[in-house]
Amino acid sequence: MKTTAIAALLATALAAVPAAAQETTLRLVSAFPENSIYVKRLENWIEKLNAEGKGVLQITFIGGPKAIPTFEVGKSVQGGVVDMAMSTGAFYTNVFPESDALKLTQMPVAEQRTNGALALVNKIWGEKGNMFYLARIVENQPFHLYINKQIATPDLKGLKIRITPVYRDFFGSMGATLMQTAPGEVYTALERGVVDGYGWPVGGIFDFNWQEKTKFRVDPGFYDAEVSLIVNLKKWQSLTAKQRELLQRQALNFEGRNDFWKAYAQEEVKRQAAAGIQTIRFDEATSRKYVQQAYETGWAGIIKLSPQYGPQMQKVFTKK
Ligand code: 173
Repeated sequence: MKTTAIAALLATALAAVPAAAQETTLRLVSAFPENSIYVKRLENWIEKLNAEGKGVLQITFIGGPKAIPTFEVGKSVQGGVVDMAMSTGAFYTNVFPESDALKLTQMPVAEQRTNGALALVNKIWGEKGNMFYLARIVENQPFHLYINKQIATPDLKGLKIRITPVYRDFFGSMGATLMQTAPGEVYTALERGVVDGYGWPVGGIFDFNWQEKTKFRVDPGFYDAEVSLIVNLKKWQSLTAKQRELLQRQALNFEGRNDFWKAYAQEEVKRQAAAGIQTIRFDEATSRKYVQQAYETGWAGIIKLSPQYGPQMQKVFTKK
């Protein structure tokens, strides 16, 4: 055989090998229960990604908290037990405390990508969590206090409230007795009267039937619920440029959906009213103070836990 023919044969053989080896599969878990809207949207996204990612990258959805408990998901991503997760920072403060600060962002995620906020997030997530912060897939979802006792002022003394780290400093500052649970345990806690109320975003309570055990929603809402896709950093770095490009492009497409979340928030408020959930509203000055106190106590908590990064995050997360 001529050298050129051999070279040509070799070239095709070599091209064939990497092509086959180029497809990789990432294992993903959800820190939220499988019946939540976040997981439903996630599953649709994975289906689309897998259709478009044939030969490049696939994602296998392992499951929700039955596979890995809510508050252990972050550690599993950090250690590489799984490659990816859908979670919220409040669920992995046991990896690094800055994770809970994402609730305090005051601009759309699109703007966080250009104003340096997400650059800082990725620096911290990489350094302290061995994580790549891929995309924020929920926004425009303020948190609320849901409660079963009528209150006239933001005074929660004598009331037991279910929390995650999201609400700890704020609800604590109003005198509440705090009880931390994963979302999967809220229904039982309400049913048994172990708690008088709970924190949750404006949308999603029907996914878990909490409307059956909820009398009031307190307005206004505060902060902005953050749900994100995180990837084990070593795994992210081990992907080929093509795989990374596919995953990042699909994730950014999933990310920019603030109109969906805005409309969903409005629908959920209506649906709550139709289900008999009453609204508790404070007067204007009290409402303003309530939201202000939420941010002040929230930031004080973050800065106390992270004197290094807290102030830097506050600077880029706060609306000018
Ligand atoms: O479980 C929670 O109340 C919580 O912290 C959270 C965070 C983001 C979205 C939904 C719930």
